[in-house]
This record gives sequence, structure tokens and C-alpha cells, in this order.
Amino acid sequence: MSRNKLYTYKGGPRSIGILAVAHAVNYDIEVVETNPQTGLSEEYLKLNRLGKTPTFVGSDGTVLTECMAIALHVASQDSRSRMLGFGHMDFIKIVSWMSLCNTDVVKRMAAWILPLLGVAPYSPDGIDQAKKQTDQAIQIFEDHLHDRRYLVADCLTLADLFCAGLVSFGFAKVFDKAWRSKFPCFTAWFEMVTALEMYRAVVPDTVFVETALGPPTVSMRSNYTADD
Ligand SMILES: N[C@@H](CCC(=O)N[C@@H](CS)C(=O)NCC(=O)O)C(=O)O
Repeated sequence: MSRNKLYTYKGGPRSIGILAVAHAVNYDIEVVETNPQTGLSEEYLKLNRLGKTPTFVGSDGTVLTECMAIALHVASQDSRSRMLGFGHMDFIKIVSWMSLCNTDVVKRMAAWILPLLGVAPYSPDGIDQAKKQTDQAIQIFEDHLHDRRYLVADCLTLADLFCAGLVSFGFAKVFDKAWRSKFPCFTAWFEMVTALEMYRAVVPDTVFVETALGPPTVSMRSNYTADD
């Protein structure tokens, strides 16, 4: 019998939460290395017509695109697990945090980081604006986490794993020591989630950048592999 497959690239922020929750609920998924930056097969483009990752293909042939849908599908495989919270409203809040992070946070972080990696047009004003807009979105997490340990309910849920995976790109590239001191609750939450065994099964060593990336250089351009 064929295995469930996740088409994605190593360290892809949109796939970390999916793989971590799969580990948590003991759901078998084989990762099929697929990177839009290095080219996609005709076969893959039939599965994901926009040529994006991740894409899930279940052992029963189910094809799912969109990382949130995939993560929710995987998290719901074990009905006893608390990964989707304790009830209807928890579930709705989990989706709300995932959506905020997968859209506004990722877009703003990408507008800050991609020009520094040399793969999007760079201007100092553009970076300044993207930084401010990222901070504005992260402040929502900071305020929420001021008096709680988890994003939803009193326990770890898919929202924590999924959002931590998405923002790991920021911590690896621009959320440096000075930045982290402005967002202590958000940073403590990220440290807590990324230290969990289920997260470390996917990303054993989370990177915390010491000093944020500076303006792009030619060598960064050739090494770049990720995308929004
Ligand atoms: N709406 C999709 C977006 C997926 C997406 O943009 N993935 C990035 C990688 S993290 C990608 O494939 N980028 C390549 C491209 O946009 O061409 C989702 O939420 O899963």
C-alpha cells in the first residue's frame, strides 16, 4: 500500500507544522523533496497547478493543496488528540491564528526578508516599512501571549506548531537579539514550541539569528532556496 506523501522542500516553513502534528498524532507521511526554486515536474504541476508547495497526496489518493487544509486534515487523524482543541470554538480560534500567520505575518516577513536575500527588489525604505508592518502583526501575538502559554486553550494545539513553523523563517533571518527583546512573550512561546520533541523531530536545531541580515550580496542570491 502506498504511503501518505507531502511534497515540500527541506525546512519549508509551511510544512513544519504539518510534519510536527503528524508526528504528534502518529500519522505516517513520507516527505517528497519538491522545491519550486529548483524546478517542478509536469506530474507535480498536475497536483498543484500554481506550482507551489506543500501538496499532500494521501494513501487513498486524496490530493490536498493549501498548507492550512493539509495541517487540519493531518491533525484530525487522531480523534483523541487535543491538537484541534477541546471544542468548536477552540477549533475556530486555531484556524484564525493559522490564517493570520499564513497570510499577513508571512507576507510582511517576506517583504522584509526576501529583498535582503537578493530575490526581491531592495530599497531601504521598503525594508523599513516591512519591518514596521511585521512588528505590527507580531504585536498581536505578543499581546495575546502576555498572560498565556499557548495560542488557544490551555494546551498545545496545531495553532502553536503551525505558527511556530511559519515564523521560524523570521527567527532564522531577521528576528535578532535586539528584535527579540521587544517581543519577549512571543519569543518565549517560540522557544517553548521549538523545544518540544514533536517539533524537534522535524527541525532538530532551530536557528536564532544573532544579528539580522543586512542588505543583499551576490553570494546570498545564489544560495537562496526558500520562497514566500
Ligand atoms: N496558499 C499556499 C501558498 C503556498 C506557497 O506560497 N508556498 C511557497 C513555499 S513556502 C511556494 O511554493 N512558493 C513558490 C512560488 O510562489 O512560486 C498555502 O498556504 O499553502
